[in-house]
Amino acid sequence: MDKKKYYITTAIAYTSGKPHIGNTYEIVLADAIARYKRQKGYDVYFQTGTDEHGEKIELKAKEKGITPKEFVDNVATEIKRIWDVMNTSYDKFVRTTDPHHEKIVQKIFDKMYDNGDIYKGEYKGLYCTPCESFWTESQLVDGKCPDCGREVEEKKEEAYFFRLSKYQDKLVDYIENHPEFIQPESRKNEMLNNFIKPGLQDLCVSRTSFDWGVTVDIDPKHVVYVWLDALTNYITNIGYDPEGLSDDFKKWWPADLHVIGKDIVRFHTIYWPCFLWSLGLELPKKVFGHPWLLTNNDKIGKSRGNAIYADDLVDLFGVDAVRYYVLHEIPYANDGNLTYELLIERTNTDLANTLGNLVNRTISMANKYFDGVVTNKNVNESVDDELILMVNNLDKRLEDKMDKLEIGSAIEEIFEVLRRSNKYIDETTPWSLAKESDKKDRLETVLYNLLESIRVCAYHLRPFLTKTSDEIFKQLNIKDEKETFNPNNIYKDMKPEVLFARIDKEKKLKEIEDQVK
Ligand code: ME8
Repeated sequence: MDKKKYYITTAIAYTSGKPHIGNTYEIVLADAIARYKRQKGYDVYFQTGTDEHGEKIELKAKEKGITPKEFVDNVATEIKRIWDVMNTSYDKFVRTTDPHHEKIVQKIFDKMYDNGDIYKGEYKGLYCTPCESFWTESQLVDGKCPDCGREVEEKKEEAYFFRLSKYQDKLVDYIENHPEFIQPESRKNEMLNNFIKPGLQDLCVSRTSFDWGVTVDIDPKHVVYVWLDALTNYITNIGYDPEGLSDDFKKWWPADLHVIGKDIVRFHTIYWPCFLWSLGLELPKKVFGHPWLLTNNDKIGKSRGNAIYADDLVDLFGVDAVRYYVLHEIPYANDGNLTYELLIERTNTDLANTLGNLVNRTISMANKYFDGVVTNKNVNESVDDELILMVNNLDKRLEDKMDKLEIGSAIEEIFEVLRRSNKYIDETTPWSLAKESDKKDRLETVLYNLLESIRVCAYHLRPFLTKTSDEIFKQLNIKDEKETFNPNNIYKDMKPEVLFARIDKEKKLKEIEDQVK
């Protein structure tokens, strides 16, 4: 039987600068979902990349005295490097400066123009001539240009518009009849009530005030509006062509999930559906507007000087501790917070104690009491039942949480089993059983149950803590990756090694402080 396909994307990051831990959270989140779906047997295609056009980038390049292309080449390389440092398993890293993407964007624009959804009109606004920028009334500071403080004047400029207004009723209807389309639900209500129902105005989709963009084919003094260019990355890179749909495109589209941040839900659930309808295409099945990661309960901003970068965190704590923190700590609908103190505490409590100690203690006991060879002696007591039941239900509980995109809660389900396993050690007290010669088989059964619990948890941890999962399997010296309790395994030649060293908080904080200086 053919595997079911699953097409997942992240937003494409702006190449205006190095991505901070908040931007990086998104790729890790999408990676966890992609890996989970692969593990569930789906044929997954996971796409990410960079959004490289626009006036801001043109200006930044100028400041640096390099071409925009040189500028975005440098930043895109850095972004890709960080995605790799985070051990993310994307299938394709796309860039909007890729000539193929640019060519298809031009064709998309032409198609929308030919079918009447794009028309030429006039853009009216308040213009600052020295800055070559249009502003809205509300952006002005004391009635003057917010950038240079000079007078602005009313100005008209020829521009192309997309008939967003035409799709308003269809969009309301669609969103109301597809409650799963926008996640979380609070975002859906926000879109409907604050943006769509009050009225959609036609959208200006071309610019003439700068050059760094995709040239409008039919009118080359214009460049395509950066969001039309950026959003279409989701189709141009899987073989969409207005002149004919490729097999790849037919296989992968519609996307199963767009993972994006809460600030750009508007673009993905208003503009994007209307663009797709204009092209006669289906809409993505789901758009997940994840909450934000704050640092010290504050918005992360490059200009605020409080940006924390993923690669620095990985140097300090290791990749899986960082993955664990962001995946576990950011709830499904509310913003999450990151501080060094909390990261240290979580690593110590959950990773070093709950997980690391359990693995280490269990393997050490198996080696000590049975020379490292443990099989199931089936000397069961009622205390085993709850543990085994939990181990066997884990797959189902995880699926339930993952389907709801509640990734933090999904990981928590695994840690519940790990905590239950630690409690099981306290309840069964293997060290006392070891003292009674007639309890040898019972002791072996207890250790077997623990090893199985660890194995199943390691299997389920794989999408989240990939390296740790590999490491546990190496220590257990076992290949079987069945997701439930297996009564017939043989554990032998196991090697306990420290998975996560306990961090000395004061020392680490001092190290961080010295680094920042
Ligand atoms: O928006 N916590 O790019 P971008 C979590 N190019 N996520 C955050 C965040 C935070 N503190 N700050 C930003 C763009 N993000 C466009 C996307 S898609 C066709 C074009 C998220 O580099 C943000 O919400 O500004 C977005 O989903 C992603 O990081 C990239 O942001």
